[in-house]
Amino acid sequence: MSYAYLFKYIVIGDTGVGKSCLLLQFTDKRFQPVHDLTIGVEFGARMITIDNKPMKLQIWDTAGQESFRSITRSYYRGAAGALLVYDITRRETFNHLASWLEDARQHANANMTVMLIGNKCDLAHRRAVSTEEGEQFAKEHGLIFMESSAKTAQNVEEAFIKTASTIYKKIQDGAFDVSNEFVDRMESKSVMEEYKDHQLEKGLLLKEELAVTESRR
Ligand SMILES: Nc1nc2c(ncn2[C@@H]2O[C@H](COP(=O)(O)OP(=O)(O)O)[C@@H](O)[C@H]2O)c(=O)[nH]1
Ligand SMILES: [Mg+2]
Repeated sequence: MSYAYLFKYIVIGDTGVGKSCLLLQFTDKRFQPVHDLTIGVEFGARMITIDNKPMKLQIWDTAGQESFRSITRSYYRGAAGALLVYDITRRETFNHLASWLEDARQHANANMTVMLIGNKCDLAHRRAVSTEEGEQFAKEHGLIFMESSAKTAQNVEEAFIKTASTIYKKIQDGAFDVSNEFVDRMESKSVMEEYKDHQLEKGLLLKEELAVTESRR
């Protein structure tokens, strides 16, 4: 299937906030309560349509690396969008948002669109962070904001799509040099192969890193 744009997304935030579950809900439309923590980067992909244009979202998951704070530069490189996730029932995950943003600012493209997500909104009775606080943080830092539940699927689809439409709008407004940063061409090989080739071409992904990623998949 062909697409007009391929966007790389990354998912960041503390361990246990539901990053992997959000990815699984978006790509597979299912919720798996206990996720197997493997070390290394895992990927998910899905096609969406924005403005009548087919777009491929390729989503990178930290797969547990965040617990060691050992997320590599290559994880952030070339990302057009980021979902920055906290857990509305765990205050500390909200308190750590600023440090996640600092990481992103250091390693990612300055034009990367960041969607702040207060996840687990199905657990209203255990809420420790109000919706207003989430909104306020997003406003202060120029982020888009939504509360979601990877369990009930509430706002999951919306969060990924809203992020894509914001990126698309930035492209329309000329904020990105698309040819340089993000792939815009027809799919021939598998998305992953093509993306890796693109990254290798641009010198964004070192061959050794690629080998590590491959061996873990
Ligand atoms: N109730 C509820 N539990 C969730 C939700 N999202 C994730 N979880 C649970 O939270 C735990 C951590 O989820 P996971 O996706 O592995 O978090 P990660 O470490 O950020 O990738 C798991 O036990 C999930 O079942 C949610 O939206 N609602
Ligand atoms: Mg995970």
